[in-house]
Amino acid sequence: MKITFVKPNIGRLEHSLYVDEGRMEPLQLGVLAGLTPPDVECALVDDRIEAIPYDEPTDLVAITVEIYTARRAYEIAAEYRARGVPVILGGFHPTLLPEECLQHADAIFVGDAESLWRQVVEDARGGKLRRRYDAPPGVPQSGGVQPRRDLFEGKGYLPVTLMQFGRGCRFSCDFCAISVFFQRTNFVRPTREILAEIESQNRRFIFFVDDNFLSNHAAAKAFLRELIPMRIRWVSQASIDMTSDLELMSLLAESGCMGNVIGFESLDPRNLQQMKKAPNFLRAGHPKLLRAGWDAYEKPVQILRDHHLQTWAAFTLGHDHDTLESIRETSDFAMRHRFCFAAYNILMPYPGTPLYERLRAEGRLLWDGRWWLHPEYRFNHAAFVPKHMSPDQLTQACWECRRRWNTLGSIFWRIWDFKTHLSSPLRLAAYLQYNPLYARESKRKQGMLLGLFRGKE
Ligand code: B12
Ligand code: SF4
Repeated sequence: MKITFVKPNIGRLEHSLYVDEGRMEPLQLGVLAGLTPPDVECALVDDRIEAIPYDEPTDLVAITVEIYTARRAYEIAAEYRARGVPVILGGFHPTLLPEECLQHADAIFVGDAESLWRQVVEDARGGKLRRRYDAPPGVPQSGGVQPRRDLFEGKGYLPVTLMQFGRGCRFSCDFCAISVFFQRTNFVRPTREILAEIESQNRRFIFFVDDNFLSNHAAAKAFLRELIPMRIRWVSQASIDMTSDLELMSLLAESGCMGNVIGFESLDPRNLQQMKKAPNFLRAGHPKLLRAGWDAYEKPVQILRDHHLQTWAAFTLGHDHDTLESIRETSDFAMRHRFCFAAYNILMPYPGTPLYERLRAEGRLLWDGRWWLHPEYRFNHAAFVPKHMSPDQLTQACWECRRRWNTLGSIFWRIWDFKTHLSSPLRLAAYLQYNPLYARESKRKQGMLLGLFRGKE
């Protein structure tokens, strides 16, 4: 038996195929292949770089689907199904929108694969694939499953190993798909399994792809103590409340953490309250102080810098208290703090989230409420009507933040931080290597149509 695992691309550029220069290993497909019985042949196809070999014989096609890749995933599924090959879709999108996905596949998989994937393989082997498999979220790679990293070789991925410490998050921000998928729970792997996985591969630079690496401070501290002797360098994603625990901050630094993606989201406490961004509350200050120009993030950012962490600051733009002026101030804030990277994302209504339901109830959703399927929806464009500007103004303001951030002048200005980017040759190298790369990618992806098919819709 042979299974072909597919990672779809988001879409394509108008006049040429889109190749993702900053592509990373598709860890979920490595994990799925790792869960697959050894007598089954596994092949990995990455639509971000290679043509899909539709006519190559295979017995089952397993596609991982996120909201941005849903259109493309359905196209790929249709091609295989037209050739009589059964297709199963799994991942975030099928979990959050199972009914939609069922229309495009022979089977869908809801939830984490660990507990039920082997059953899927046996059902497919016996020609008895069920229409739907429902599995609970849980501890990743339970039982010490190792991802099949051999399948990543030769695909030109960035030289960083993706790994999981845990999954999910205990917070419940209203726009976040994670909070819905994992039902506000955080699952952490046993330390010995992670250390064994680190040892089983050659790289010393790891990206822990956790949604919030520091959702559980006690578990993180216990793990970091064991991680120190491994002498690796690593990055992850975590919430800003970490800065209230200085012991944790020291452990991060000692264990080789170079920085985290941190969701600042907004500078306005009214927005933070509305979106229920609890880890940011204490640090955000009172609206009156903010209006008086007080930078409530000043101290937390200082603590991050004191520990030499290179922050990737993430903002969501278009909240109900945002104005064009406040978006410009957000851009000034990020420049002032000389962050390593910044992600200015338009607030996106992901189906299944409280934000999506609220905007729908208020009649503010655009693109028939299903932007991810709309043939004219473009990447990084507004998908709802904001309160204090038009959707086009929001799209433009967000793009202006990105454009400003990625100029050579900005990269040169931000480098001058002796506590972070200039504190070691490795940090400087990371800054210099990844800033131009993300600047190029950001420009290429902006306004891209989703999916490839542009014939009759
Ligand atoms: C690492 C990561 C990235 C990396 C890229 C990783 C890569 N390989 O390319 C970076 C930082 C570049 C990135 C970029 C983006 N990402 Co991202 N990313 C993640 C993150 C944090 C982890 C993914 C991962 O590897 N997890 C580990 C694996 C093992 O877990 P998994 O993917 O969930 O798979 C498990 C199950 O879902 C299931 N499963 C998954 N696929 C399949 C398939 C089958 C057939 C089956 C049976 C089961 C199954 O089984 C797996 C094992 O249990 C996820 C959040 C998350 N928890 O998954 C967001 C996430 C997937 N990203 C998201 C988004 C929005 C983006 C961006 C669009 C952001 C932006 N605005 O630019 C971009 C572009 C994505 C793209 N497709 O190009 C969203 C998707 C939302 C949604 N509703 O679909 C997520 C869920 C984050 C979020 N906060 O909402 N991302
Ligand atoms: S802290 Fe981050 S991962 Fe956790 S619910 Fe909020 S946005 Fe999602």
